[in-house]
Amino acid sequence: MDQSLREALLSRVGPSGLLEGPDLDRYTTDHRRLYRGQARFVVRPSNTAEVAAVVELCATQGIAMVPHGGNTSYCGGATPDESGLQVVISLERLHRIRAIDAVGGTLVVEAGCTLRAVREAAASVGRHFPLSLGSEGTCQIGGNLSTNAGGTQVLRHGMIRDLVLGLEVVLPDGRVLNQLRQLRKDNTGYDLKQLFIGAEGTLGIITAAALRIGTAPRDALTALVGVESLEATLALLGRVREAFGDLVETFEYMPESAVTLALKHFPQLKNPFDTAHPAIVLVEIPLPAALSGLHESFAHLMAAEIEAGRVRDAVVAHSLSQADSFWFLRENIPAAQTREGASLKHDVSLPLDRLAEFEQRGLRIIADLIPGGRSIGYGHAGDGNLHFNVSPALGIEKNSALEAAFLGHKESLMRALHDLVAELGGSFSAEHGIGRLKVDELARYEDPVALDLMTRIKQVLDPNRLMNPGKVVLPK
Ligand code: 2HG
Ligand code: ZN
Repeated sequence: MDQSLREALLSRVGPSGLLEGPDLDRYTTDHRRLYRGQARFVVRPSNTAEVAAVVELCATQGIAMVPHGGNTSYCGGATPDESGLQVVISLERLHRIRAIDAVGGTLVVEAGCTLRAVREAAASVGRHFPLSLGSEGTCQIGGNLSTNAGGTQVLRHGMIRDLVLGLEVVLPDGRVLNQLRQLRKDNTGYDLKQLFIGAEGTLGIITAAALRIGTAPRDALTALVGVESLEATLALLGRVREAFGDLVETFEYMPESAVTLALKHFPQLKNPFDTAHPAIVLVEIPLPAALSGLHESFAHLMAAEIEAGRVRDAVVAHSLSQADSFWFLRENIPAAQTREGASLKHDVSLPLDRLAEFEQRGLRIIADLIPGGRSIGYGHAGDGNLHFNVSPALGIEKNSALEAAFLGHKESLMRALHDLVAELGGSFSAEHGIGRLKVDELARYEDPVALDLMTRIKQVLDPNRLMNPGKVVLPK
């Protein structure tokens, strides 16, 4: 049976489009190593027609499919299950830039382009694609779209959903939905493309997208600001936005615990401050060429804040390489936490006026449930999203019994924190999606009417449940 499927797949994608054998780990194990699945085949189509042909074949034969991008999901969204029956469809060979219109500000790209390639394509015509993720060299735009990626510039530009003009999608039956319009205005019925953004490949496979690209910044202010607390961080956000309005693009919160971890695991990093601060905020305000005086205004604001005792200290980057080193500190916190050992992650968002309360109550929950557990709760404070992660007590070794005991608190900690998030009107998955990891959480916390609609939409588009089954919503 595998032999005839193999031949049928080969006839659709050719020999370089089919992978089999034991070395398929990077397609079958997720980035966090939470799941080790197995694939019947890994197929690598090279264009939309080949994707459609493979999907149609699988659909007619009742074979489950798992769309796969750069394998950077935090929730196992692109990993096949353990049955060995699913076919992984990798988009990595769809990596063409199909069109760029610098004047109209649009870019048409295929799903397998890395985020970096997309940003470089925009830059090649003096434009800018404002999605910034630490994984930009690996993650692919199809996966970014399928998970509605967020990142560090959401404050000014929104999630990727806000940057999309059109999509091309292969539906679960193999038909191609062509909504690849490059229009700013298009009120022709339901906005179908939105269904596929954030659906994590459960409703179809995104093969190409028309994206909005903006003006490339000519200058940017990048600064680190030492503050007393998350509360002080949010108060500062208010004043920085009062002064600079919607130009503020990045406002990242790094408590001392996260900074310490990054400095420990990346010794090339230098602490830019002479003393430790309870928290450091990374602020970035890019400017179009026409404006000037940004650095002076920011320096004035900081002087006044320090004088008033609301900010402890601030350093402004005076060169691109210094700005890069500020970013390096922020972007390596996740890697530092991985190097430190096991971790329990919570990707939460709250209304801004409840964020500090969440942090305070969340820290108490961690202290009560995990003696010695180290909270590494940092993130995109400007848009209300914290990565409220926890590392084990200092001294607990990797793969030890104590580490296993720490991981054993996963469910109870998650329940307490997610209940708190729900109480405060937040989301238990701000930007990392649902994947396989949070299917039960969605079923537990989502409004039943919304859940019912999601299940029905899934039923209409994928009645045989072959498209990324087991992810996001389960059948009733
Ligand atoms: C980030 O903001 C990523 O750096 C990763 O979303 C967060 O590791 C994490 O929890
Ligand atoms: Zn993040």
